[in-house]
Amino acid sequence: MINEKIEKALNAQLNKEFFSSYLYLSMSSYFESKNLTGMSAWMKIQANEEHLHAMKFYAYIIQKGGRAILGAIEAPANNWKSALDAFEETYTHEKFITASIDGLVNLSLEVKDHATNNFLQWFVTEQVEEEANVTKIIDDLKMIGENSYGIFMLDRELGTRQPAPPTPAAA
Ligand code: OFO
Repeated sequence: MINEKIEKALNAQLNKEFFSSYLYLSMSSYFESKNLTGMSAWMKIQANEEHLHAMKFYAYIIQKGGRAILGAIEAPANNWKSALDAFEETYTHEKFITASIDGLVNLSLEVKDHATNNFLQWFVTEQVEEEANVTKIIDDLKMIGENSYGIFMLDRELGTRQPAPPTPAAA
């Protein structure tokens, strides 16, 4: 049986992960409209990964005997001032997600739910990687500034991103 508070909090996280996917797909569409096809592809992979994150929560809630509740997904922004602006929003959003995962970990400790604590550790690690990846891109974009050749090269590089191999928990 799943703890009621945990079930509610996991469902809230499920919604946030779907929103993340929606936000990054919106950024993918924005980059496509700017002819930055590499950044668009990078964001599409990110959106797919967020969908997998949501499905991990969905599967876990059910596995624990709870009920996965699908609420309304907030509409994301659809326009940004620049590539840097979009990636800075990505970083801000990922920090928000990290804080949210940390809150869930704290709750799992508070109610002594060790299985959920263990489940969440994958996300703790994942957030470190996601924040680091986006920080690197922001640093590159700041260094490049308005240099169109630099943007062109970074766009090419980001277009080489490959989807992460599936993990068992995402099945
Ligand atoms: Fe962007 O990460 Fe999900 O959790």
